[in-house]
Amino acid sequence: MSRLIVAFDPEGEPLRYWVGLAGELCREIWGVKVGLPFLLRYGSSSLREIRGACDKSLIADLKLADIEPVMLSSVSALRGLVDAVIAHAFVGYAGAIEGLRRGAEEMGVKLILVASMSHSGSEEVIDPAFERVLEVIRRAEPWGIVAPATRPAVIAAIRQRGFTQKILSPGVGAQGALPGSALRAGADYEIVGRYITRSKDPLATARAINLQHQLVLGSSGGAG
Ligand code: NUP
Repeated sequence: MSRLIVAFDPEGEPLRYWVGLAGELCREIWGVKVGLPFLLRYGSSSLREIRGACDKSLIADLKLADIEPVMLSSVSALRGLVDAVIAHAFVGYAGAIEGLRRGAEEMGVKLILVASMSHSGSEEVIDPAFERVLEVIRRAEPWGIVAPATRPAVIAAIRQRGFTQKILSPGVGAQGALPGSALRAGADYEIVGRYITRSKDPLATARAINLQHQLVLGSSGGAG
């Protein structure tokens, strides 16, 4: 099973470019992540085309950070179109994550919460509140947690505190972390965007990352 999630962040390409890329990469990836750039450009119905080209996990990286009913309204708009949504945990449990967790579950959408971010500014505000953010995540018991490949110690710290959720790590490639480094620190999946999507040969790049993952994990980490 591949541990690779490819991030589709468009810069003006037509949708058919991403649909084609999804088909091309499908055998090499665990899933596709789209965010606001994708959804605002192509609309949520475009997700059906991505799914048609590659029936793997589809994650909407909305980074929700709002009151419960508004976050639930966003998730509801993507019901049946995606497998999982990403929300911020720093908004707190009461009136926000508590209801989001319950509502997403009722809609059959997995919840993924951000524990810490990959850019350096995460150390300004989010990381000083790390333990409190983790407390929200502990209460919410989401399916997954986002933690940065750029700071593997954060991934290790989450594991040390006993979290058994899937950890998804962005920051590999364009943001400087080496393929396999997040898995080595305890992550389950590495999220890779531009390093693959802007490379001359995305398929070859994805294969090379999977090879690196196999080296880190042993034979269980292969493509598929
Ligand atoms: O902390 C985060 N950092 C981050 O880059 C949380 C994220 N969800 N992401 C996302 O991962 C970001 O929105 C982008 O889609 C992807 C990384 O892209 P790239 O740097 O590999 O191109």
